[in-house]
Amino acid sequence: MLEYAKKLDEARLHKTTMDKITLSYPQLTLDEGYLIQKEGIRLRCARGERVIGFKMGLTSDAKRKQMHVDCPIYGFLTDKMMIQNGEALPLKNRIHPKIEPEIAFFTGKELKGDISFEEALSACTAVCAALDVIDSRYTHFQFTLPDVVADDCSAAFFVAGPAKDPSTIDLSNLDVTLSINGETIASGTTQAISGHPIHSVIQLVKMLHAHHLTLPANSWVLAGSATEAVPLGPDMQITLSITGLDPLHVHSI
Ligand code: OOG
Ligand code: MG
Repeated sequence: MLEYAKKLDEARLHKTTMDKITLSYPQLTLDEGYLIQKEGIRLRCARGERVIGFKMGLTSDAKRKQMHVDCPIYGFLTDKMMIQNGEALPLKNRIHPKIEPEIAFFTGKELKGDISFEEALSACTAVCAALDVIDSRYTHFQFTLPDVVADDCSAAFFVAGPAKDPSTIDLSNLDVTLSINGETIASGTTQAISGHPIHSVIQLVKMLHAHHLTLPANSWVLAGSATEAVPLGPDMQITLSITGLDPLHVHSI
């Protein structure tokens, strides 16, 4: 079963797609999906990548409907996946990339187990507008829940905007506007992310605990998309504006 991690790794490296695992191994469970995900991260860390955080996925109804899957999941983020605000987003080695407007948190202390809303919020030293760039390694971007977990929740890159102190902003209902070349292409509110984006941190810590893991201090956490994902191509000027937070800009090449 773990050999699927190698196949996914090769697809990620060589810009090829593969059949979803459940075509050849229909009994794949969610736990096995996470084992394959972990093995894939081990392969990447063996090549020098470093885990710097996690992404939550499928935390909004918009995304669950778009992808026909029904419950939140998590994946890993590594240093190699981070693109700085204002920089170029290189699509050369991507298969069928899409972007998602998100919120990111940065943690100041280790979190584990069941934590309260206040504990989660006060543990975060920064919050910002963020983009999740996803790029499924599966043909036609189609999968079941265990498949997408095995594929590190389609993660490719992420971008974090200018940071703010989370204690200074009410994050529960901020307007989210994603625009490409000056045109709005997706809009929603942060309420779409599990009612409040900090719930993604609480949920992530709980899910990590079930896998005998904790959320380390100084981790990035992507809260999940507030809207459907939008296809991405080269030469796009991308701006994400979230009321109360500073805007984020990148351009694809
Ligand atoms: C799975 C990843 C979903 C989100 O923010 O909901 C995700 C996918 O749609 O490929 O990143
Ligand atoms: Mg996402």
